Amino acid sequence: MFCYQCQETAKNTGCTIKGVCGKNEEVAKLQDLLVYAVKGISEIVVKTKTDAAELHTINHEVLTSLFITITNANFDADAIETQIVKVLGLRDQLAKDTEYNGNQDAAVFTVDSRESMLSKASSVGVLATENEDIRSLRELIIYGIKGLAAYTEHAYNIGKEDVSIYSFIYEGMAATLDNSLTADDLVALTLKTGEYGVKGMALLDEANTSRYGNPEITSVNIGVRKNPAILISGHDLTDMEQLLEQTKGTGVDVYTHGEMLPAHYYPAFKKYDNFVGNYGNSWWMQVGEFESFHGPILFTTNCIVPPKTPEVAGRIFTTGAAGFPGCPNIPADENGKKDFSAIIEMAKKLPSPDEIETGSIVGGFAHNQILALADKVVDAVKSGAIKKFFVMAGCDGRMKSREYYTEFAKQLPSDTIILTAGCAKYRYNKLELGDIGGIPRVLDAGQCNDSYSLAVIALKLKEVFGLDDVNELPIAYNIAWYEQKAVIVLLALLYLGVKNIHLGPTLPGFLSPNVAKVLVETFGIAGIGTVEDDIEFFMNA
Ligand code: FS2
Ligand code: SF4
Repeated sequence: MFCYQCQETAKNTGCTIKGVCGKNEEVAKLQDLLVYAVKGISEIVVKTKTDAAELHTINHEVLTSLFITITNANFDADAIETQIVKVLGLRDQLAKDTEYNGNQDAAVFTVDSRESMLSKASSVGVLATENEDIRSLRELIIYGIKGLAAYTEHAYNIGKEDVSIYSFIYEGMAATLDNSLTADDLVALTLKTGEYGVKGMALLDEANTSRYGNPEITSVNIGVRKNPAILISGHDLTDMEQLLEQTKGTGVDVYTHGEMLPAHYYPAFKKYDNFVGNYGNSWWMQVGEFESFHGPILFTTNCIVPPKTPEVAGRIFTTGAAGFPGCPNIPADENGKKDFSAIIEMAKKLPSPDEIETGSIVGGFAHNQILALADKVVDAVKSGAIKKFFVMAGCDGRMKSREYYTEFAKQLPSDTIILTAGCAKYRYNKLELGDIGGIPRVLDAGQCNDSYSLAVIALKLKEVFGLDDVNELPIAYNIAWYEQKAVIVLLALLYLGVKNIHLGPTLPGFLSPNVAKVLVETFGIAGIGTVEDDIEFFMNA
């Protein structure tokens, strides 16, 4: 196996024996083959100039397939094999319907067993591209598209689609098979991926807010009650909605974990008396937190950490693209409806959660809420009460080096504000950082996809202050990344013209030295240094 798509990749060069994430060789190879099958479909769509608007089922299966291959989303070899078979069936039907007569291997290869899949996968993975710069750019595009696919899938679940995003996914994936494209062509395509990243995040923002209302300032309880309970993790708000509807009046409470915390900020979910609070921290802390929670856990997306004990594994359920061997995956019917009764019944028989902390955290500062406070914010900037904003969005992770972000937040001068989104926030959202004239010093917009809100806020401030360039704003970007959704967020920011983003705790292992050089020279991207040096640099920039 070879995988270097996430920040925790072994030695920052690649996982080759087993994933640091827990992914084994078989799963890694099946994921490679699934990506290759998606490239095959994309090739057919592009070569036959098929309109993506006509490909309803295929569009959706392509999103799901790419989502399955995101870090920590799906560890279930059987589920991935089933998806490969499904996608190859769709690919072959598409080739027939469109009279595709090309011979690109991804569009025509066949496999008839797990063994043949694994053998085929060995020759189509990341290392199949020999030139390291071309490989680096192809993978950068693919990882961005994986993140885009995840966000587009959530929007799809709410009934919002944009055919141009599907068309771009086919264009981008097909381009990674095209040996005639130069490094410059692929750099241009990387920026185009960022352009579609903005579209995808805007679509999801529109989907979430049109269905559930605009996030608003909310104090979220982090303590527990004495009722049996279900913990829901991941990013999908339609799953959140269905779980709350189905648990209503059953005596079973619902808590969020990790990236589901921002569900509390949406007006539509506030009416449920059994929606109690957030339990624990970011994804990698689940190992201990799931033990003390006692009740069943529903994963709606990544990030799954392979459970350490059969007792915890026996309480895990997945849905959508998420999967773990031996843990039931709750399917959707043709209308997207899911039956969570097995989870609810299990919860009723289990003890209530142990309390691991008490108090509350405040969030809900997505674009609409911030714009409602715009006058106050602008006055504070004009008066000098706020010197600088720090966008510290992105992901959290296990590495000790991420303590940097807690220290960075602690040591920032008291006239600065942190704008956050994604699970990166757990490194500082429980610190007592105070407020500036009533504006909290940590403003949480929501999930990683809500980094879109931070971009909207920046563009609005640019307009209010009458600036020509978003880089003239007193905003610094110190972003933490882990998996491929952070890649699309980064590409989206680059597309919007944001410069001098610092990215940590390590620069991606999949960037070859030459590609890294382009990003440094063109966009001023840099890694992180010491907390003291970085704060000094940003405050004087
Ligand atoms: Fe955090 Fe994991 Fe949000 Fe990522 S919970 S690293 O999936 O997408 O961010
Ligand atoms: Fe390694 Fe990350 Fe790939 Fe897992 S997803 S195998 S940790 S690079």
